[in-house]
Amino acid sequence: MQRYSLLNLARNALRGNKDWRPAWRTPTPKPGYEVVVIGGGGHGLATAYYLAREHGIRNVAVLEKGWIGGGNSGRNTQVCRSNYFYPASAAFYDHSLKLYEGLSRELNFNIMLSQRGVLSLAHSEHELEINRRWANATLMSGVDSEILTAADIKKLVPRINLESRYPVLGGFIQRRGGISRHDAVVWGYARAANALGVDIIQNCEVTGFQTRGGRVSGVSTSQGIIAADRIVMSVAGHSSVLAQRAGLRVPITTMALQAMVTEPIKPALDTILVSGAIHAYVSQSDRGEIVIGGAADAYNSYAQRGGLPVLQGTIAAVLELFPSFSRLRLMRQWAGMVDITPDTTPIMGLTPVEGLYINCGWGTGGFKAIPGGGHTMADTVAHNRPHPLITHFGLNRFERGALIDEGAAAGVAH
Ligand code: FAD
Ligand code: PYC
Repeated sequence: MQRYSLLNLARNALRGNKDWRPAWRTPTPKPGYEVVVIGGGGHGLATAYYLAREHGIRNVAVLEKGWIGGGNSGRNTQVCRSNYFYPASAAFYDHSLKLYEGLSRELNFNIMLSQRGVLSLAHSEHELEINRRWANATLMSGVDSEILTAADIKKLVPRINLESRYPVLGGFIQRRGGISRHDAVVWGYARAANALGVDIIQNCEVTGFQTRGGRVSGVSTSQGIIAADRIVMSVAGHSSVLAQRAGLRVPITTMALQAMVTEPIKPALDTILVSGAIHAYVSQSDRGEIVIGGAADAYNSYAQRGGLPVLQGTIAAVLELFPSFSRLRLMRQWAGMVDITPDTTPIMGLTPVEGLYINCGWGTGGFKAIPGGGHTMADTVAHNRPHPLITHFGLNRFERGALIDEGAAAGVAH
Protein backbone atom coordinates (compact mmCIF):
# COMPACT_ATOMS: atom_id res chain seq x y z
CA MET A 1 0.00 0.00 0.00
CA GLN A 2 1.35 3.43 -0.90
CA ARG A 3 1.62 5.07 2.53
CA TYR A 4 0.13 8.47 3.20
CA SER A 5 2.71 10.46 5.17
CA LEU A 6 4.14 13.95 5.29
CA LEU A 7 7.28 12.69 3.58
CA ASN A 8 5.32 11.02 0.78
CA LEU A 9 3.12 14.10 0.33
CA ALA A 10 6.21 16.30 -0.04
CA ARG A 11 7.96 13.81 -2.33
CA ASN A 12 4.92 13.53 -4.61
CA ALA A 13 4.31 17.27 -4.61
CA LEU A 14 7.87 17.81 -5.87
CA ARG A 15 7.21 15.28 -8.69
CA GLY A 16 3.97 17.00 -9.76
CA ASN A 17 1.78 14.40 -8.01
CA LYS A 18 2.12 12.05 -11.01
CA ASP A 19 3.08 8.95 -9.03
CA TRP A 20 0.00 8.47 -6.84
CA ARG A 21 -1.67 5.13 -7.58
CA PRO A 22 -5.44 4.62 -7.33
CA ALA A 23 -6.44 3.76 -3.75
CA TRP A 24 -7.97 0.47 -4.93
CA ARG A 25 -7.97 -1.66 -8.09
CA THR A 26 -10.91 -2.19 -10.44
CA PRO A 27 -10.73 -5.98 -10.85
CA THR A 28 -12.92 -8.19 -13.01
CA PRO A 29 -14.57 -10.85 -10.85
CA LYS A 30 -12.81 -14.21 -10.55
CA PRO A 31 -14.94 -17.37 -11.07
CA GLY A 32 -14.97 -17.94 -7.32
CA TYR A 33 -13.83 -16.76 -3.90
CA GLU A 34 -13.53 -18.21 -0.42
CA VAL A 35 -15.83 -15.49 0.90
CA VAL A 36 -18.15 -13.13 -0.96
CA VAL A 37 -19.42 -10.06 0.89
CA ILE A 38 -22.52 -8.48 -0.64
CA GLY A 39 -22.69 -4.72 -0.14
CA GLY A 40 -19.87 -2.18 -0.35
CA GLY A 41 -20.99 -0.03 2.56
CA GLY A 42 -18.88 0.44 5.66
CA HIS A 43 -19.96 -2.87 7.20
CA GLY A 44 -19.22 -4.97 4.11
CA LEU A 45 -15.83 -3.35 3.52
CA ALA A 46 -14.81 -3.56 7.19
CA THR A 47 -15.80 -7.25 7.26
CA ALA A 48 -13.61 -7.93 4.22
CA TYR A 49 -10.72 -5.97 5.73
CA TYR A 50 -10.78 -7.84 9.06
CA LEU A 51 -11.19 -11.22 7.31
CA ALA A 52 -7.94 -10.52 5.48
CA ARG A 53 -6.11 -8.73 8.28
CA GLU A 54 -7.04 -10.81 11.32
CA HIS A 55 -7.91 -14.21 9.87
CA GLY A 56 -5.64 -14.46 6.82
CA ILE A 57 -8.68 -15.01 4.56
CA ARG A 58 -7.69 -12.93 1.55
CA ASN A 59 -9.53 -14.63 -1.27
CA VAL A 60 -12.48 -12.32 -0.69
CA ALA A 61 -14.68 -10.19 -2.96
CA VAL A 62 -16.95 -7.31 -1.99
CA LEU A 63 -19.78 -7.00 -4.52
CA GLU A 64 -21.44 -3.60 -4.67
CA LYS A 65 -24.36 -2.88 -6.97
CA GLY A 66 -23.52 0.82 -7.25
CA TRP A 67 -20.44 2.58 -5.92
CA ILE A 68 -18.85 1.95 -2.53
CA GLY A 69 -20.33 4.19 0.15
CA GLY A 70 -23.27 5.10 -2.12
CA GLY A 71 -25.72 3.63 0.41
CA ASN A 72 -26.21 4.79 3.98
CA SER A 73 -22.50 4.78 4.80
CA GLY A 74 -21.97 7.86 2.63
CA ARG A 75 -25.27 9.51 3.57
CA ASN A 76 -25.25 9.60 7.35
CA THR A 77 -24.60 12.35 9.86
CA GLN A 78 -21.47 10.67 11.27
CA VAL A 79 -22.43 10.45 14.95
CA CYS A 80 -20.27 7.97 16.89
CA ARG A 81 -21.08 7.06 20.50
CA SER A 82 -21.51 4.01 22.70
CA ASN A 83 -23.99 5.20 25.36
CA TYR A 84 -26.55 2.44 24.86
CA PHE A 85 -28.90 1.30 27.61
CA TYR A 86 -28.51 -2.48 27.73
CA PRO A 87 -25.17 -4.10 28.66
CA ALA A 88 -25.01 -6.20 25.46
CA SER A 89 -25.40 -3.10 23.29
CA ALA A 90 -23.06 -0.90 25.34
CA ALA A 91 -20.33 -3.58 25.21
CA PHE A 92 -20.66 -3.95 21.44
CA TYR A 93 -20.81 -0.23 20.61
CA ASP A 94 -17.95 0.59 22.97
CA HIS A 95 -15.84 -2.04 21.23
CA SER A 96 -16.64 -0.22 18.00
CA LEU A 97 -15.82 3.21 19.44
CA LYS A 98 -12.49 1.91 20.74
CA LEU A 99 -11.66 0.61 17.26
CA TYR A 100 -12.62 4.05 15.87
CA GLU A 101 -10.20 5.66 18.32
CA GLY A 102 -7.27 3.83 16.69
CA LEU A 103 -8.60 3.64 13.14
CA SER A 104 -6.75 6.52 11.44
CA ARG A 105 -3.45 4.98 12.48
CA GLU A 106 -4.52 1.40 11.72
CA LEU A 107 -5.74 2.24 8.20
CA ASN A 108 -3.15 4.96 7.54
CA PHE A 109 -6.11 7.10 6.50
CA ASN A 110 -7.33 10.15 8.42
CA ILE A 111 -10.94 9.36 9.35
CA MET A 112 -11.16 12.76 11.11
CA LEU A 113 -12.54 11.41 14.38
CA SER A 114 -13.49 14.38 16.52
CA GLN A 115 -14.57 13.40 20.04
CA ARG A 116 -16.45 16.58 20.83
CA GLY A 117 -19.16 14.95 22.95
CA VAL A 118 -22.70 13.80 22.23
CA LEU A 119 -25.23 15.59 24.44
CA SER A 120 -28.80 14.31 24.87
CA LEU A 121 -31.29 16.93 26.05
CA ALA A 122 -34.19 16.48 28.47
CA HIS A 123 -37.25 18.71 28.09
CA SER A 124 -39.37 17.52 31.02
CA GLU A 125 -38.91 16.15 34.56
CA HIS A 126 -39.93 12.75 33.26
CA GLU A 127 -37.31 12.85 30.52
CA LEU A 128 -34.70 14.06 32.99
CA GLU A 129 -35.39 11.01 35.13
CA ILE A 130 -35.12 8.71 32.11
CA ASN A 131 -31.83 10.43 31.17
CA ARG A 132 -30.47 9.80 34.67
CA ARG A 133 -31.35 6.10 34.41
CA TRP A 134 -29.84 5.90 30.96
CA ALA A 135 -26.62 7.65 32.05
CA ASN A 136 -26.31 5.40 35.09
CA ALA A 137 -26.99 2.28 33.02
CA THR A 138 -24.16 3.18 30.63
CA LEU A 139 -21.82 3.94 33.55
CA MET A 140 -22.59 0.49 34.94
CA SER A 141 -21.54 -0.96 31.58
CA GLY A 142 -18.21 0.86 31.89
CA VAL A 143 -19.08 3.54 29.32
CA ASP A 144 -18.43 7.20 30.15
CA SER A 145 -21.48 9.34 30.81
CA GLU A 146 -22.12 12.55 32.72
CA ILE A 147 -25.34 14.23 33.82
CA LEU A 148 -25.53 17.96 33.08
CA THR A 149 -27.74 20.70 34.49
CA ALA A 150 -29.34 23.33 32.27
CA ALA A 151 -26.64 25.80 33.41
CA ASP A 152 -23.88 23.33 32.40
CA ILE A 153 -25.51 23.01 28.98
CA LYS A 154 -25.70 26.78 28.50
CA LYS A 155 -21.99 27.02 29.31
CA LEU A 156 -21.17 24.28 26.80
CA VAL A 157 -23.53 25.56 24.08
CA PRO A 158 -23.92 29.33 24.59
CA ARG A 159 -26.16 29.77 21.53
CA ILE A 160 -28.86 27.41 22.78
CA ASN A 161 -32.27 28.77 23.76
CA LEU A 162 -33.14 27.00 27.02
CA GLU A 163 -36.56 28.65 27.24
CA SER A 164 -38.01 27.33 24.00
CA ARG A 165 -41.47 25.82 23.56
CA TYR A 166 -39.81 22.68 24.92
CA PRO A 167 -37.61 24.10 27.71
CA VAL A 168 -34.27 22.39 28.30
CA LEU A 169 -34.09 21.12 31.89
CA GLY A 170 -30.82 19.22 31.68
CA GLY A 171 -29.30 16.28 29.88
CA PHE A 172 -26.37 13.91 29.76
CA ILE A 173 -23.22 13.77 27.69
CA GLN A 174 -20.84 11.10 26.47
CA ARG A 175 -17.64 13.09 26.06
CA ARG A 176 -15.91 10.31 24.07
CA GLY A 177 -18.74 10.51 21.53
CA GLY A 178 -18.26 12.57 18.40
CA ILE A 179 -18.18 12.44 14.65
CA SER A 180 -15.83 11.01 12.05
CA ARG A 181 -15.81 11.58 8.33
CA HIS A 182 -18.08 8.98 6.71
CA ASP A 183 -16.44 8.89 3.25
CA ALA A 184 -13.04 8.53 4.86
CA VAL A 185 -14.21 5.50 6.86
CA VAL A 186 -15.47 3.81 3.67
CA TRP A 187 -12.42 4.73 1.59
CA GLY A 188 -10.00 3.89 4.40
CA TYR A 189 -11.37 0.35 4.77
CA ALA A 190 -11.59 -0.11 0.98
CA ARG A 191 -7.98 0.94 0.44
CA ALA A 192 -6.65 -1.23 3.27
CA ALA A 193 -8.74 -4.27 2.22
CA ASN A 194 -7.59 -3.87 -1.39
CA ALA A 195 -3.96 -3.77 -0.26
CA LEU A 196 -4.48 -7.13 1.49
CA GLY A 197 -5.79 -8.69 -1.75
CA VAL A 198 -9.56 -8.19 -1.43
CA ASP A 199 -11.32 -7.59 -4.77
CA ILE A 200 -13.76 -4.67 -4.58
CA ILE A 201 -16.17 -5.01 -7.48
CA GLN A 202 -18.49 -2.08 -8.09
CA ASN A 203 -21.51 -2.04 -10.42
CA CYS A 204 -22.09 -5.69 -9.58
CA GLU A 205 -25.59 -6.40 -8.30
CA VAL A 206 -26.33 -9.72 -6.62
CA THR A 207 -29.60 -11.03 -7.98
CA GLY A 208 -29.83 -14.48 -6.39
CA PHE A 209 -28.10 -17.33 -4.57
CA GLN A 210 -26.74 -20.66 -5.77
CA THR A 211 -27.12 -23.58 -3.37
CA ARG A 212 -25.83 -27.15 -3.27
CA GLY A 213 -26.88 -29.75 -0.71
CA GLY A 214 -28.66 -27.17 1.44
CA ARG A 215 -25.75 -24.75 1.67
CA VAL A 216 -24.76 -21.73 -0.39
CA SER A 217 -22.34 -22.27 -3.23
CA GLY A 218 -22.35 -18.90 -4.95
CA VAL A 219 -24.27 -15.86 -6.11
CA SER A 220 -25.74 -14.83 -9.44
CA THR A 221 -24.86 -11.27 -10.28
CA SER A 222 -25.18 -8.69 -13.04
CA GLN A 223 -21.61 -9.75 -13.96
CA GLY A 224 -22.30 -13.50 -14.00
CA ILE A 225 -22.21 -16.32 -11.47
CA ILE A 226 -19.55 -16.13 -8.75
CA ALA A 227 -18.87 -19.19 -6.60
CA ALA A 228 -18.29 -18.92 -2.85
CA ASP A 229 -18.49 -21.24 0.17
CA ARG A 230 -19.31 -18.44 2.53
CA ILE A 231 -21.45 -15.39 1.79
CA VAL A 232 -22.08 -12.34 3.96
CA MET A 233 -25.09 -10.09 3.34
CA SER A 234 -24.49 -6.44 4.38
CA VAL A 235 -27.05 -4.64 2.28
CA ALA A 236 -28.87 -2.43 4.83
CA GLY A 237 -32.29 -1.31 3.47
CA HIS A 238 -32.30 -4.09 0.86
CA SER A 239 -31.85 -6.87 3.42
CA SER A 240 -35.40 -8.24 3.44
CA VAL A 241 -35.56 -8.29 -0.38
CA LEU A 242 -32.23 -10.05 -0.82
CA ALA A 243 -32.73 -12.44 2.09
CA GLN A 244 -36.01 -13.53 0.51
CA ARG A 245 -34.00 -14.72 -2.52
CA ALA A 246 -32.22 -17.13 -0.20
CA GLY A 247 -35.57 -18.28 1.23
CA LEU A 248 -35.20 -16.27 4.44
CA ARG A 249 -37.64 -13.94 6.13
CA VAL A 250 -36.01 -11.15 8.12
CA PRO A 251 -38.01 -8.63 10.18
CA ILE A 252 -36.67 -5.51 8.48
CA THR A 253 -38.75 -2.47 7.62
CA THR A 254 -37.17 -0.11 5.10
CA MET A 255 -37.74 3.61 5.50
CA ALA A 256 -36.16 6.83 4.27
CA LEU A 257 -34.11 8.80 6.77
CA GLN A 258 -33.14 12.27 5.71
CA ALA A 259 -30.58 14.85 6.71
CA MET A 260 -29.56 18.31 5.56
CA VAL A 261 -26.76 20.87 5.79
CA THR A 262 -26.75 24.66 5.81
CA GLU A 263 -24.26 26.95 4.19
CA PRO A 264 -20.93 26.94 6.07
CA ILE A 265 -20.43 29.41 8.91
CA LYS A 266 -17.67 30.15 11.42
CA PRO A 267 -17.41 27.79 14.43
CA ALA A 268 -20.74 28.05 16.28
CA LEU A 269 -21.36 24.64 17.87
CA ASP A 270 -18.65 22.32 19.12
CA THR A 271 -20.67 19.46 20.49
CA ILE A 272 -23.41 17.24 19.06
CA LEU A 273 -26.90 17.90 20.37
CA VAL A 274 -29.63 15.27 20.31
CA SER A 275 -33.22 15.72 21.41
CA GLY A 276 -35.41 12.63 21.47
CA ALA A 277 -38.51 14.56 22.52
CA ILE A 278 -38.48 17.07 19.69
CA HIS A 279 -36.95 14.57 17.28
CA ALA A 280 -33.98 16.51 16.01
CA TYR A 281 -30.22 16.54 16.28
CA VAL A 282 -27.64 19.04 15.19
CA SER A 283 -23.86 19.38 14.86
CA GLN A 284 -21.37 21.44 12.90
CA SER A 285 -19.17 19.80 10.29
CA ASP A 286 -15.47 20.54 9.95
CA ARG A 287 -16.35 22.53 6.83
CA GLY A 288 -18.62 24.75 8.93
CA GLU A 289 -22.02 23.50 7.75
CA ILE A 290 -24.71 22.99 10.36
CA VAL A 291 -25.73 19.33 9.97
CA ILE A 292 -29.34 18.60 10.86
CA GLY A 293 -31.32 15.38 11.09
CA GLY A 294 -34.50 14.08 12.61
CA ALA A 295 -37.04 11.29 12.46
CA ALA A 296 -37.38 8.71 9.72
CA ASP A 297 -40.18 9.33 7.25
CA ALA A 298 -43.39 7.76 8.49
CA TYR A 299 -43.93 5.30 5.63
CA ASN A 300 -42.01 2.44 4.03
CA SER A 301 -40.00 3.27 0.97
CA TYR A 302 -37.07 2.09 -1.13
CA ALA A 303 -36.54 5.56 -2.62
CA GLN A 304 -33.38 7.35 -1.53
CA ARG A 305 -35.25 10.58 -0.85
CA GLY A 306 -37.46 11.89 1.93
CA GLY A 307 -40.64 13.94 2.12
CA LEU A 308 -41.21 17.57 3.07
CA PRO A 309 -43.27 17.11 6.29
CA VAL A 310 -40.37 15.53 8.22
CA LEU A 311 -37.96 18.12 6.80
CA GLN A 312 -40.22 20.94 7.94
CA GLY A 313 -40.79 19.47 11.42
CA THR A 314 -37.08 18.88 11.94
CA ILE A 315 -36.14 22.41 10.93
CA ALA A 316 -38.85 23.87 13.19
CA ALA A 317 -37.47 21.84 16.13
CA VAL A 318 -33.88 22.97 15.54
CA LEU A 319 -34.93 26.62 15.23
CA GLU A 320 -36.69 26.38 18.60
CA LEU A 321 -33.33 25.45 20.11
CA PHE A 322 -31.22 27.79 17.96
CA PRO A 323 -33.31 30.78 16.77
CA SER A 324 -30.18 32.41 15.27
CA PHE A 325 -29.89 29.55 12.74
CA SER A 326 -33.05 30.86 11.04
CA ARG A 327 -30.76 33.23 9.13
CA LEU A 328 -28.90 30.35 7.46
CA ARG A 329 -29.65 29.03 4.00
CA LEU A 330 -30.11 25.29 3.52
CA MET A 331 -27.61 23.99 1.02
CA ARG A 332 -28.39 20.29 0.57
CA GLN A 333 -30.89 17.69 1.71
CA TRP A 334 -30.75 13.94 1.06
CA ALA A 335 -31.90 10.57 2.39
CA GLY A 336 -30.85 6.95 2.78
CA MET A 337 -32.86 3.75 3.09
CA VAL A 338 -32.52 2.47 6.62
CA ASP A 339 -33.14 -1.10 7.79
CA ILE A 340 -35.22 -1.01 10.97
CA THR A 341 -35.79 -4.01 13.25
CA PRO A 342 -38.67 -4.29 15.75
CA ASP A 343 -36.30 -3.71 18.70
CA THR A 344 -33.88 -1.26 17.00
CA THR A 345 -31.04 -3.72 17.60
CA PRO A 346 -29.04 -5.12 14.67
CA ILE A 347 -29.24 -8.63 13.27
CA MET A 348 -25.82 -10.25 13.05
CA GLY A 349 -24.48 -13.74 12.67
CA LEU A 350 -25.37 -17.10 11.14
CA THR A 351 -28.60 -17.83 9.29
CA PRO A 352 -30.59 -21.07 8.85
CA VAL A 353 -28.97 -21.37 5.39
CA GLU A 354 -25.55 -22.93 5.88
CA GLY A 355 -22.69 -20.70 4.75
CA LEU A 356 -24.88 -17.60 4.63
CA TYR A 357 -24.25 -14.87 7.21
CA ILE A 358 -26.22 -11.72 7.82
CA ASN A 359 -25.32 -8.24 9.09
CA CYS A 360 -28.20 -5.75 8.98
CA GLY A 361 -30.81 -3.94 11.02
CA TRP A 362 -28.56 -1.00 11.84
CA GLY A 363 -31.41 1.32 11.05
CA THR A 364 -30.54 4.89 11.91
CA GLY A 365 -27.45 4.06 13.95
CA GLY A 366 -24.99 1.76 12.18
CA PHE A 367 -22.28 4.21 11.17
CA LYS A 368 -20.83 4.18 14.68
CA ALA A 369 -20.93 0.37 14.46
CA ILE A 370 -18.86 -0.05 11.28
CA PRO A 371 -15.52 -1.04 12.88
CA GLY A 372 -17.23 -3.23 15.50
CA GLY A 373 -19.61 -4.76 12.96
CA GLY A 374 -16.82 -5.60 10.53
CA HIS A 375 -14.55 -6.91 13.25
CA THR A 376 -17.10 -9.24 14.86
CA MET A 377 -18.61 -10.42 11.57
CA ALA A 378 -15.18 -11.38 10.21
CA ASP A 379 -14.53 -13.42 13.35
CA THR A 380 -17.99 -14.99 13.08
CA VAL A 381 -17.41 -16.03 9.45
CA ALA A 382 -13.89 -17.29 10.14
CA HIS A 383 -15.06 -19.53 13.02
CA ASN A 384 -18.64 -20.24 11.91
CA ARG A 385 -20.10 -19.20 15.29
CA PRO A 386 -21.17 -15.80 16.60
CA HIS A 387 -18.41 -13.63 18.08
CA PRO A 388 -19.02 -13.36 21.86
CA LEU A 389 -20.01 -9.68 21.52
CA ILE A 390 -22.86 -10.44 19.10
CA THR A 391 -24.43 -13.57 20.56
CA HIS A 392 -27.48 -11.50 21.62
CA PHE A 393 -27.94 -10.05 18.13
CA GLY A 394 -28.79 -13.27 16.25
CA LEU A 395 -31.75 -13.65 13.92
CA ASN A 396 -33.10 -16.40 16.18
CA ARG A 397 -33.83 -13.87 18.97
CA PHE A 398 -37.15 -13.13 17.23
CA GLU A 399 -38.19 -16.79 17.62
CA ARG A 400 -37.26 -16.77 21.31
CA GLY A 401 -38.67 -13.33 22.11
CA ALA A 402 -35.25 -12.30 23.41
CA LEU A 403 -35.45 -8.77 22.04
CA ILE A 404 -33.14 -5.95 23.16
CA ASP A 405 -35.31 -2.86 23.01
CA GLU A 406 -32.91 -0.01 22.31
CA GLY A 407 -35.60 2.22 20.76
CA ALA A 408 -35.01 4.94 23.33
CA ALA A 409 -31.25 4.91 22.77
CA ALA A 410 -31.34 4.87 18.98
CA GLY A 411 -30.29 8.48 18.50
CA VAL A 412 -33.51 10.25 17.62
CA ALA A 413 -34.71 8.65 14.47
CA HIS A 414 -36.65 5.43 14.80
P1 FAD B 1 -24.89 0.70 3.47
O1 FAD B 1 -23.84 1.73 3.65
O2 FAD B 1 -26.24 1.17 3.05
O3 FAD B 1 -24.32 -0.34 2.43
C1 FAD B 1 -25.12 -1.35 1.87
C2 FAD B 1 -24.69 -1.47 0.42
O4 FAD B 1 -25.31 -2.61 -0.16
C3 FAD B 1 -25.14 -0.27 -0.43
O5 FAD B 1 -24.00 0.38 -0.95
C4 FAD B 1 -26.01 -0.90 -1.52
O6 FAD B 1 -25.84 -0.29 -2.77
C5 FAD B 1 -25.51 -2.34 -1.53
N1 FAD B 1 -26.46 -3.31 -2.05
C6 FAD B 1 -27.80 -3.41 -1.78
N2 FAD B 1 -28.33 -4.44 -2.45
C7 FAD B 1 -27.33 -5.01 -3.15
C8 FAD B 1 -27.26 -6.12 -4.03
N3 FAD B 1 -28.35 -6.86 -4.33
N4 FAD B 1 -26.07 -6.43 -4.60
C9 FAD B 1 -24.95 -5.70 -4.30
N5 FAD B 1 -24.96 -4.64 -3.47
C10 FAD B 1 -26.14 -4.31 -2.90
N6 FAD B 1 -25.62 5.96 11.98
C11 FAD B 1 -24.86 6.41 13.02
O7 FAD B 1 -24.26 5.60 13.74
N7 FAD B 1 -24.73 7.74 13.27
C12 FAD B 1 -25.38 8.68 12.55
O8 FAD B 1 -25.23 9.87 12.79
C13 FAD B 1 -26.23 8.23 11.50
N8 FAD B 1 -26.92 9.14 10.77
C14 FAD B 1 -27.65 8.73 9.70
C15 FAD B 1 -28.27 9.69 8.91
C16 FAD B 1 -28.91 9.33 7.74
C17 FAD B 1 -29.57 10.40 6.90
C18 FAD B 1 -28.94 7.96 7.35
C19 FAD B 1 -29.63 7.55 6.09
C20 FAD B 1 -28.35 6.98 8.16
C21 FAD B 1 -27.71 7.36 9.35
N9 FAD B 1 -27.05 6.42 10.16
C22 FAD B 1 -26.28 6.84 11.22
C23 FAD B 1 -27.15 4.98 9.87
C24 FAD B 1 -25.91 4.47 9.11
O9 FAD B 1 -25.64 5.31 8.02
C25 FAD B 1 -26.14 3.04 8.62
O10 FAD B 1 -26.66 2.25 9.67
C26 FAD B 1 -24.85 2.41 8.14
O11 FAD B 1 -24.21 3.24 7.21
C27 FAD B 1 -25.13 1.05 7.54
O12 FAD B 1 -23.99 0.60 6.88
P2 FAD B 1 -24.08 -0.66 5.91
O13 FAD B 1 -22.74 -0.92 5.40
O14 FAD B 1 -24.82 -1.73 6.63
O15 FAD B 1 -25.09 -0.18 4.76
O1 PYC C 1 -27.31 6.63 16.16
O2 PYC C 1 -26.42 8.26 17.29
C1 PYC C 1 -27.08 7.84 16.36
C2 PYC C 1 -27.65 8.79 15.41
C3 PYC C 1 -27.58 10.13 15.49
C4 PYC C 1 -28.21 10.59 14.39
C5 PYC C 1 -28.66 9.54 13.65
N1 PYC C 1 -28.29 8.43 14.30
